[in-house]
Amino acid sequence: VRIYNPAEIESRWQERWEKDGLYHSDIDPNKPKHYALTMLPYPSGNLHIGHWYAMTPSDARARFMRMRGYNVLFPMGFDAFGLPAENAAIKRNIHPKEWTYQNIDNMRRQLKSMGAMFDWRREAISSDPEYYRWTQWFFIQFYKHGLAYRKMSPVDWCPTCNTTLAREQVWGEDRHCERCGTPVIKKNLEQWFFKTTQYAEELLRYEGMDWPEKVREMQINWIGKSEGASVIFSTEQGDPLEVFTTRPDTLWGVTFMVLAPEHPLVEKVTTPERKAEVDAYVAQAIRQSDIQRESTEKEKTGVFTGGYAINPVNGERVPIWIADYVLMTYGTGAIMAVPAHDQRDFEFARKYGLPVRVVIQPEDMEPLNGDALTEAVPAKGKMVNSGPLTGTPGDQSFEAAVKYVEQIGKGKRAVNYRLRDWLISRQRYWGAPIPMVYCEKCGVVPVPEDQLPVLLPDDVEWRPTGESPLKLHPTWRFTTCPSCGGKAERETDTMDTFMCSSWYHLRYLSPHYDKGPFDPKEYDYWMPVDTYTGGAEHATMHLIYTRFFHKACRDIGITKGNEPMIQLRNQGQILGPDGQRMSKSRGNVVDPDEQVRMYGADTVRAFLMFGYRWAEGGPWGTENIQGVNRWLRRVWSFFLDEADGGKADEATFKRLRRKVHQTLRSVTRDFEEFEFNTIVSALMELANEMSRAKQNGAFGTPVWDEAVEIYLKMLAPVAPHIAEELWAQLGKPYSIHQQSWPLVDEEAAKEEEITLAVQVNGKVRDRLVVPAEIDRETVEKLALASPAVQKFLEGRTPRQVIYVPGKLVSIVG
Ligand code: ANZ
Ligand code: ZN
Repeated sequence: VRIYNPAEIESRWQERWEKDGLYHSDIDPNKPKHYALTMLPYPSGNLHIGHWYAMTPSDARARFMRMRGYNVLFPMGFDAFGLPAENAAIKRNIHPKEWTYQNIDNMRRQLKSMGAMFDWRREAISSDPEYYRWTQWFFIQFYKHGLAYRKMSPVDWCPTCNTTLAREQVWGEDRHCERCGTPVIKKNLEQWFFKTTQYAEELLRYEGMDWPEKVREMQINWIGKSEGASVIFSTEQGDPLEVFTTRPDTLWGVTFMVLAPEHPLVEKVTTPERKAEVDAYVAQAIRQSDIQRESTEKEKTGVFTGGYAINPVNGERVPIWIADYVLMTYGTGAIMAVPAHDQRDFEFARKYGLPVRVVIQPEDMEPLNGDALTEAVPAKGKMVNSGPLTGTPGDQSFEAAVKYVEQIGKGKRAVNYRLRDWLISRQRYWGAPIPMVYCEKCGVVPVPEDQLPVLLPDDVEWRPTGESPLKLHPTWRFTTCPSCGGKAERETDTMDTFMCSSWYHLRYLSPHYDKGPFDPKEYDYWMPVDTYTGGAEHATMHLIYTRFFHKACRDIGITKGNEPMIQLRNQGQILGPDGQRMSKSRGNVVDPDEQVRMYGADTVRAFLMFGYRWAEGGPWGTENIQGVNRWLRRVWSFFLDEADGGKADEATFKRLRRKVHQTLRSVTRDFEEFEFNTIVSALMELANEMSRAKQNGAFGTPVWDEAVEIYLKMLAPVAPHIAEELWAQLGKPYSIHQQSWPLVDEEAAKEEEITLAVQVNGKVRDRLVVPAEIDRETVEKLALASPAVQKFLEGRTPRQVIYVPGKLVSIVG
């Protein structure tokens, strides 16, 4: 007996496949293409079980597509720039580059242990100069086409460390610095942005895309389209004060105005007596994050500026307040407050004793009275106390109000999006330098394309000094102006790493191409991505950025089509055996290397497919992985071990073929649908059936051989090594991974049918042809539904229905 030894088999086949270039995918115009992309890892040090859970079923599906006749591209790479490298480097006193590339080496080895069909010739690493040269090139294209611009924008700043902080470095309710605990402040810096908002409307459309409903919903919320009106009030001094409102029909109910503390008019409207209080409030408000400020839980606070505004619809004079629940980053940063109909304004009004005036009367409510309200009434309804529009019914109020402000020339219909322009600048070292130069004479000048990449220097002080490392570099920062040759300075910020990951699927096409970001021939053949798999946590940032990137490039003339990725599927999450998120501090982390050592990669792969609905995930199960391992061992021995003889009959053959082809049908469908768990369970069941047939003497017959061949082909995407080894041991030609997917023999897969007599009160009245394995309940339903039976029952309810399995149904009534 040959013993199943996964460690030996797996390394042997991996070497052979690599040597033979078995998974190289090259352009082949004679085959339909399939670009299967799975999200690339960040080189944090080690692969975790979550990577295996995301990638190995994706690999199985890519393999399935290949066996189905597609030319499949399934590449892999590393999203290698980013803050963790700097943090780890500081902690361990090792250069971020060294740390990153060490981790890449280790993780590449781990990825190879999956036995996946990655085409490693196409590996792309975003921190390689040959990669970020093109990240910089894209930046310049965006700049040249008016999609990149610079403006002052606040960053979180630690006054003790004297440095900007990334979002994940600010901790706690009080928003303190991760390193030293000092409360952070906001600091305004000139920063680069991409005009994502220009594509807000198009990003809401998903034509021809097969994306999960959940992801689309999250994106739609993130983009946050609101339809309303912009209305121009004025301050008492005569400055226009524009607001965005979704309820222009409440304009007559405005009892005060609120400006965001950062609003440019705050200084001007504030009276001398109120100045000290206003200044103090502004100082504390701007420290908070927008998320905190928007929280509905938070008690509303604010101060009166002493200034007044004039309502354009009725000339009323209303007080101007500032409050932190109004954000400078949304709409115009100023609101008209209608406490009777907006809950935030209501809470504010009650707290500060401001009037509440009802201007909307919903049809189904008692007449409202502002003083008696205990909460706002945000519903639609008939307009009341609204001057010329009084009496307008709720379903016309919005349109009527918009028309009215347009007529008096004080506003117009407006749409607002929550989506912000994409802030690209990072005051960091380990990223792609923004390829811009500042010249005293010429201003902002992009680095000429033939001078790219702007190399990230190695010899920098990356330990914290309070300044961006590139700013401190003695020579790098100073350069000559590409346009006048005079003295100039480089931009010292680097790019957000989401920029690198917005186009990695394009770099895979030709990772060493040096005439452009990708070889157009490769693009025309492989793009768009047919199937993209990865975590749902990327629903908003990455998956919006990459869609924006593609559309922007399309308009510049770099890419084609409207979307980069046609189909998207998200896996769930693997938790620890305790059902908690895996984390080092909980001590519930499952190390894939260790699992591979214990059971082999095939078992780990098959278990991750078998143990969970892929889209859902769940807790790690030690016992279940052992069960999967036993199944593979069993398959190994009963495929290879000769049986003792015996002679199978026709019924055994028929039954075996039926089960084989039924399994093939369901496995095929489940691969299409990403239902990996039922693929493995169907294979387990078929193994049971095969072992029964073997006991009945089927071993070695043509029907047995057909079963074995189909079995191994179905197993190949799931457990590629054992399938290849058994295939070879059975003397079949190398490689199983180049075989085509078997076809279902529908005739063989058909359920056996039987004919049942149906009696009513002892007389046969009908016959039913049904599948042999039909259950009692279905039979009874079918029998009672028969027109003949109904005729002879003459409307009576049957008193008794008896099913004699395989023979007859007897109805008494
Ligand atoms: C008056 C009003 C009356 C409003 C009413 C609502 C109900 P969405 O749907 O999110 O777009 N708003 C406008 N700009 C704001 C800002 N910068 N910070 C905080 N709130 C702001 O919400 C739009 C509504 O949110 C606007 O309509 C405005 O309040 C407020 F019965 O105007 B409304
Ligand atoms: Zn110049």
